[in-house]
Amino acid sequence: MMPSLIQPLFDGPLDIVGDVHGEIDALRSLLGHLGYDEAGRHPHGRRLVFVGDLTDRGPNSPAVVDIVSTLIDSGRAQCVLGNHDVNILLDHRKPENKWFWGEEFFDGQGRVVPQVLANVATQQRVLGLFRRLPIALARDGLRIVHACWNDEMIGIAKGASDVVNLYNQHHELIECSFPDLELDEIDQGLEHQNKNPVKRLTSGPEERVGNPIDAGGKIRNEQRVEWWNAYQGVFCVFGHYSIPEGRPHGNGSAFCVDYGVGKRWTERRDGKSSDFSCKLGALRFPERVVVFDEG
Ligand SMILES: [Mn+2]
Repeated sequence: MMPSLIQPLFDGPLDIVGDVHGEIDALRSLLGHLGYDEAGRHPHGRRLVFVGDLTDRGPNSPAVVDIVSTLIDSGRAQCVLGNHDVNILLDHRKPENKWFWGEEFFDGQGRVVPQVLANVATQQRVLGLFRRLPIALARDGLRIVHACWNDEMIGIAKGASDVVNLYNQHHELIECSFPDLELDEIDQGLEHQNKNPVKRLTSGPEERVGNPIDAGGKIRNEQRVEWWNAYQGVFCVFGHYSIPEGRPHGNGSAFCVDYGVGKRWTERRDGKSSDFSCKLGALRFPERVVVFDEG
């Protein structure tokens, strides 16, 4: 039988790493500050957990995939799927994942964003990793998911082993429900976002806004729901929501470990090459201390 998309989480002390987004230097530096050697060994037997979104935006997604694959193969890390990882599995092409298809990514001003582009061998390594990652990990007292923990959706994903099949199956079920529902285009989009377990767990719930919002030149009629405000379950560590400075997401039961390192490419575009404002962080568990890539 194929393994479930919800897997048991490692025992013992963990370092739970936020969204890496191709930022290989930040990852190497963070692992050093956490006390791991080149092979991912820790003197106190700690192990790593990645909350997903390993790739896109940053300069070297293939190198991040290679490091994490090696760590997983040696039993020193676990990783869950993020929405960017799922987009690659589903062949959903976005400007940010063009590197995977060997194409350059241009910013708003038509400048190339420096990224290592994939060849066929790289594509196979990336897909090889993503195809074996679960959507969530859990043990007594701790849960890991990329964007949102939702008991009903976790229950559905528990009975599935192939994320692409699970996505497609629910995509179709949701489409088939539309003739009975009389929904406009916006509500149809929200049905896909909120009722497909793959979408809900890897990119979080969304709701309709009263007045359309301008999201960087794109008009949006939906916004993210801050699900953690109402969450009271087992302690859950997640990523995805790129924490704005000084305003952590979460509460005593949920903690976001994405400190926004995926925005470094925009700072580099604006001329920065060090002293970035956004960081790569890791939550040490059970200590509940955050360590950053710059130490
Ligand atoms: Mn994400």
